Amino acid sequence: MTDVEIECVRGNIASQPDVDAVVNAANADLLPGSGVAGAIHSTAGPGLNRECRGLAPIRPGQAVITSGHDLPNSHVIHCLGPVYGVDEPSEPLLADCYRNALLLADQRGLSSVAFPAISTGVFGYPIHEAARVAVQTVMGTLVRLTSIRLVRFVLFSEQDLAEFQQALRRFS
Ligand code: AR6
Repeated sequence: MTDVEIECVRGNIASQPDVDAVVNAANADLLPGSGVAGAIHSTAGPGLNRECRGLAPIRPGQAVITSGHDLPNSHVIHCLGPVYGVDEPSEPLLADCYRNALLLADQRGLSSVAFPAISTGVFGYPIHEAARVAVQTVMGTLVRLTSIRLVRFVLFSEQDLAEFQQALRRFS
């Protein structure tokens, strides 16, 4: 895990031109939807939806990879996070998303991945807990990887950014 940078920024996951892959907080059917999935599909264009048809449905914790289509990234990694209070146990399912996404990226030889705060919007996962799970899982997975050099968390609000920055300080 030498020389892997982990950073947190405030921004839009669909506007991260300097990373190889962006992660989609998907629904089981890999349809456009709202939030992260809406932003990614509307920027990627209809080709992404067509490619997703052959990969759906996916299970909570699972990750699948497609090309980036009209996004500035070569790939999109689609993860289905747990619906908080419904898909149980939620913590290992959320951790699976981050772990499986990084393993897929590493298998493809990618060097940089940007994540949104999976499950913390429509799916209702509390941001403080989600930030801890995300940071701990990424740090624990990086030791098994060879090609990843940058992991970026892209947060939509100042408050969410502060939670991730705090988790990163606590666990690094
Ligand atoms: N860039 C970065 N973060 C964003 C963006 C964006 N463009 N838009 C929202 N967020 P969500 P989930 C934040 O709901 O909870 C969809 O309809 C948002 O503030 O996108 O995993 C899918 O189709 C929140 O903190 O994902 C699924 O049905 C976080 O990203 C369902 O929602 C995740 O919010 C998935 O729900």
